[in-house]
Amino acid sequence: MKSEMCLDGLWDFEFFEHEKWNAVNPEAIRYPEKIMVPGCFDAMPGFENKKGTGVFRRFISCGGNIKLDFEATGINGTVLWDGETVGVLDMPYTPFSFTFFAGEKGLHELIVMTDNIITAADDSIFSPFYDFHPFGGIYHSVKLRELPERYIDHVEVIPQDLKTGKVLVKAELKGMDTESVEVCFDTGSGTEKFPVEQGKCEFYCNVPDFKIWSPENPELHTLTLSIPGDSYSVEFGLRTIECKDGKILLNGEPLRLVGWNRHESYPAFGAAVPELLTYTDLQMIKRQGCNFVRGSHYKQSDAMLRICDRLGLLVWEESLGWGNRAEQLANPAFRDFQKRQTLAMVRSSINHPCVIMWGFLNECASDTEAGRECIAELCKVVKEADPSRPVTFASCRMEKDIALDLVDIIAFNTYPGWYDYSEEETEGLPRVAVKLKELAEFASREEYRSKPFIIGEIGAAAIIGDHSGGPWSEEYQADLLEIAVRSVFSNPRYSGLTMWLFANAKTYNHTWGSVLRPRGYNNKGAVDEFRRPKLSWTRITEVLRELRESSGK
Ligand code: ADA
Repeated sequence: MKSEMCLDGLWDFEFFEHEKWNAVNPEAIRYPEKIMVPGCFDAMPGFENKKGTGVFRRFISCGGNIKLDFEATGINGTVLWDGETVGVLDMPYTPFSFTFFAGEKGLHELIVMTDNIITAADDSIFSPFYDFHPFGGIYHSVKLRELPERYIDHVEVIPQDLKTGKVLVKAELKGMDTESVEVCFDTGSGTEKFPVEQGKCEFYCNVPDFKIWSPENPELHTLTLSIPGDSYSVEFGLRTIECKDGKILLNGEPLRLVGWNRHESYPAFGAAVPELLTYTDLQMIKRQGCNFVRGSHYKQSDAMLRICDRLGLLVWEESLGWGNRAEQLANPAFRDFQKRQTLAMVRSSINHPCVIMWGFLNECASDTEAGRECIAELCKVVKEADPSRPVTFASCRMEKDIALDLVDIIAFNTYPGWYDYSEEETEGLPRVAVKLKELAEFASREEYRSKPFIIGEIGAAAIIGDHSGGPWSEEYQADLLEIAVRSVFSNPRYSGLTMWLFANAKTYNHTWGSVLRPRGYNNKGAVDEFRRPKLSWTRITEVLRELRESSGK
């Protein structure tokens, strides 16, 4: 097996304000600065909130055929190797791999250009109205692998049966016709061999001494496939997930989900949140008594999923989208982007047992024909790539939605007591329980009854330190979230909820909508952007403890 290098560390850097990546003249680049990779330039001192292109450069000693892996970058960009374009980074939060001949063994120049300039065009990947910041830069690790002549490129393990430990293994290999792969689980030795045909290998087998993965006992296994000169290991967990009679069943048992929406965002790092911060966030959520996280609103970092695999936190992973309008949903380029990035998410995260549902297109125009068509196309893409997990999208169209029949789980985002205020009413909180009851009644209609039903978002903003008791105070937020949790838990129609939001997250500060986003932040975090708890954090911790004790679990 040839070596894999991690290219994280200090790179040369230059920022070109107001220029998109394809407007930067490579001859003009002087690299007066340094930047840390992973790193977002618009979170870096001196460059905060600036719009333009960041040019990153480093030299690498290698040669032959190589594969460059970008786990996530943003927003748009390109990759140059010794001055030649080797790839386009046209989808943020999406993994890209570029395979090419790097030249003879020696020192080579790698340049990555990414910009954070976005437009409101119909085919725009990231529109200015999205309620989170379009960070520019390299969000996660960059890796380089010198490729042997024959190598294993991708492996998937899909659990089949918890009684026998049966799994389906799918592998993709490069540079070989008909040969075989050797299979080995955990620390055992490879004894079984399976044939490869036209670069693909697919087989069922039983995991020896298997253990079942669950939130209480998050047991992981490792599968290693080997061919002469190469080997490839993946981690997986043995568990099943299915929807039946209006419930979500994990390992055959109905789930009661409770947790938070979480953005990968931190003031000093932007979207390039370090693994340690990801861990402490998730550990807080787990220790609070939650079992569920919605990775809003884009593919999550592999580190996030690895941590959830180990902590036993369940994840709703969704691809990038936010409030997309009918014109966008009808646009072929936009649809193509949605399909490509959603497929990339599924392929990349498929082995993580923590992921229990796939999602996309948060709060799109699912009350229109264009919305229905786009959702149908995405369901097809996801189900073809992974028939083993349920599919959902967070709807804010409620009764007007015309796409709910297409998905396995119905999820509604709702903001009673927050966005539904009227001049006549002075009290917002009483509306919360009423709304949640109404929605459960709607979801109990004949046509929806068989599908599990969850709340994808509910919440209110609070400015830390505001104890006035009214909207925007810590007390109001805590009261509202407490009512939401109690209402969902006491109503058997609900399979659970993800509250909005774990931590305050940076968002736009350039439109009229910003009057609801003081300081350029979405302030609905139960902890602020530095993870300082607001009253709702302790309140929900107590409520969950009480509910756990009263249910005897
Ligand atoms: C929507 C959206 C979230 C956030 C939230 C809010 O439901 O899905 O991303 O913007 O509203 O804070 O208003």
